[in-house]
Amino acid sequence: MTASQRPLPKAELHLHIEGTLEPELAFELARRNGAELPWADPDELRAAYAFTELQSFLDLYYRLTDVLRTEQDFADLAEAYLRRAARAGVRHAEIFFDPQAHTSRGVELGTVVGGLVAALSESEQRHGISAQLILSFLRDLPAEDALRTLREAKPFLEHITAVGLDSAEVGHPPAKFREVFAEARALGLRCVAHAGEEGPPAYIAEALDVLGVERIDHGIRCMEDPELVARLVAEQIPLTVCPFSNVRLRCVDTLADHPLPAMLEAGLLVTVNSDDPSYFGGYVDDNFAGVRDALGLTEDQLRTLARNSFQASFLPPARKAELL
Ligand code: ES4
Ligand code: ZN
Repeated sequence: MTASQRPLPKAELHLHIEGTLEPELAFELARRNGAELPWADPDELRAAYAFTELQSFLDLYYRLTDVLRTEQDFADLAEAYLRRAARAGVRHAEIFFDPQAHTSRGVELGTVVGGLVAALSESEQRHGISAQLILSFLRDLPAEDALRTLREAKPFLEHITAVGLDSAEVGHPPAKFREVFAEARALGLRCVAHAGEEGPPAYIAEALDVLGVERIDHGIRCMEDPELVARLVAEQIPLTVCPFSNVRLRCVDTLADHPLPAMLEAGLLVTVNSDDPSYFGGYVDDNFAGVRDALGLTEDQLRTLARNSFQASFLPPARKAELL
């Protein structure tokens, strides 16, 4: 491999582990667990990835979690991601998981965390990737469910860095989770939230002001509100942008229309991530190549994006300095 082919070292900060389930692994786990899938084979499943917006994606994403049942399943899922991420140049990963998507099916939280931690704890040695977990609440379920999930997670807090907020955004404003995030912070957890993906710019400000988040996931709709952009720039609030996801879920028409260059131009602390790489057509290196080609980003801008990813991470300052 020549220097120019070597992927830039980077951190991935917006990655749902359930969204890394490739069709082939889904079928393997279904066979192993005797789970029924309504598709004949992996190709037929891949053909079903024709989303029109966030909800049609989420319906399939939650349907497929049914094949994940044992600790080994979660370990295999995470190991497959880490192996692929190493090839993408990922040196640090902050990984979302959705406990409620599993506990609601009768899979215990300890099974989910145990399996993920089994893979993550070997990751630095096997793949050169340090990895952390972000427990994410499903915002379209009642806040009481999120609070119960947080309390169930107390035995596992040594393995969890932060809490997040995902799933269907519109109609589920951040303020619905005020109490949950206050309790998470009191437990020593860092806080992030998806905001401004499909939802309005006001949700971004609300996530900052009401939930006290340190980072915004997606955040692309901030560009509709110049005062909000000025604030995000002044406070250097990181935005974890996912270009392929935005196109596949039709938040943006085409990659060539993506606001990423304008966001960089504005001085926002923006990063590039894959979100749900199995579903959206590529891993983080593919997203970097995609925006470079479609938007004509310069080598300098790509290096800024990679630097931003370490800067925006929850790594301790000494490790950040090593990677920057
Ligand atoms: C998600 Cl792209 C996206 N948005 C909101 N919630 C999610 N969960 C998994 N991927
Ligand atoms: Zn996401």
